[in-house]
Amino acid sequence: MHKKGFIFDLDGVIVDTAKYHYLAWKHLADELGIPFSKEKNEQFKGVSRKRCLEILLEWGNLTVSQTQFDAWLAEKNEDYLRYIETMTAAEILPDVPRVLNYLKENDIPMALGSASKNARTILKKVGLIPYFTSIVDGTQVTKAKPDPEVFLIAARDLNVMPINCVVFEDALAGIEAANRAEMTSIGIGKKEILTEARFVFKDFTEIKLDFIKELAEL
Ligand code: B16
Ligand code: MG
Repeated sequence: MHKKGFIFDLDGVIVDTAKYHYLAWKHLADELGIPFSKEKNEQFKGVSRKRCLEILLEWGNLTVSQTQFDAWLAEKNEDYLRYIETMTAAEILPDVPRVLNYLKENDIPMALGSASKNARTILKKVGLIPYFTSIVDGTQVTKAKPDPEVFLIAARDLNVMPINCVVFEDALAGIEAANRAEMTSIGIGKKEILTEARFVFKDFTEIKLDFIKELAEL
């Protein structure tokens, strides 16, 4: 039997920080006079902060100096950090602890694989740091999802072969990254969107422990 490893994306899988990203981007977009909506925010999911700002400026047909770009990037993040400041364990998405606890009780190593540079801060706020053997975030990757880099670093840290890793992701780019790494991809969200995922669940309340047991080969 091969050792298994489980890798979790953060935003949209463990916590719903997308709503805070939305508020912070909306604030900046309003300031710049660029129309921004919840639908547009969907395109920012799983995408790095820098790339999100590039896209926003493209929508607004704005070309700016590097200094201005960096200032807006910092402004958005400061705004976002104010929202996550008050996060608690109550914001962990339903039934996520049930799955994490089951894996922990069975000594299955877990890693975080997130594009966010604030991942560690958020995990601390919601009290989930002790669950993860490895936390791979936006500060460690050079190539964004759909590149598999983030998940391959996580697999290496867990000392588990990529083919024996299971990835939970809410973004299409993340599912593609997991598939490119030859990992078992599990989509959290809509089947119509996450068409490339090996399995899709609306959220963790739909995931039975028997299914996790099978994946983990327990
Ligand atoms: P930050 P994930 C991603 O997190 C978010 O989905 C995405 O909307 C955000 O732009 C990105 O992190 C960067 O976040 O500004 O905190 O570095 O889904 O990969 O956990
Ligand atoms: Mg995500």
